[in-house]
Amino acid sequence: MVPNTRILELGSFSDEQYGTLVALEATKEIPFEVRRAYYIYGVPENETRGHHSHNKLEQVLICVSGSVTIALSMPGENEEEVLLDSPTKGLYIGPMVWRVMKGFSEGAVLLVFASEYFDESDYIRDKDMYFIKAKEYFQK
Ligand code: T46
Repeated sequence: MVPNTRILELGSFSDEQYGTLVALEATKEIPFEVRRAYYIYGVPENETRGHHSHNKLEQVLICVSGSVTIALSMPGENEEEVLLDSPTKGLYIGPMVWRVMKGFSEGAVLLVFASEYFDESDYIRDKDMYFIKAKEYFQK
């Protein structure tokens, strides 16, 4: 996996008759204190979102309905695509990882837990600036 990313296999309580429940607790299944949650839906299949990195933010992405592909990249690493196609599969993304969300299926809902309140100054939206900052960050 691209550094600062990993797949989280989320446990579930399944019942043939009543369906499935997934429970997530901060600092347990979600590996940080959760300060914010948001969700993305209604994205046309040919549209992409993201195209940025974060300086400090940690997040867990879960596609709770449908599927979406997350393309992850950073300097010196091959781009990696992670298909989120199950409500029991999470993707942890730490600081300094460039991400693009693409290939949203019809009805896809992407739920995200974040370690910090919204702060636009934590975003790196310019790819050239990202490469400069990421090289410094990973050399430490
Ligand atoms: C990320 C990927 C996975 C807020 O006001 N509060 C929020 O908590 C968020 C997440 C966004 N916004 C505003 C900022 C923009 O005006 O919502 C608008 C759309 O945000 P953005 O274009 O950054 O959305 P995405 O889908 O490109 O990226 C989002 C998150 O912003 C980002 O942190 O990692 O999902």
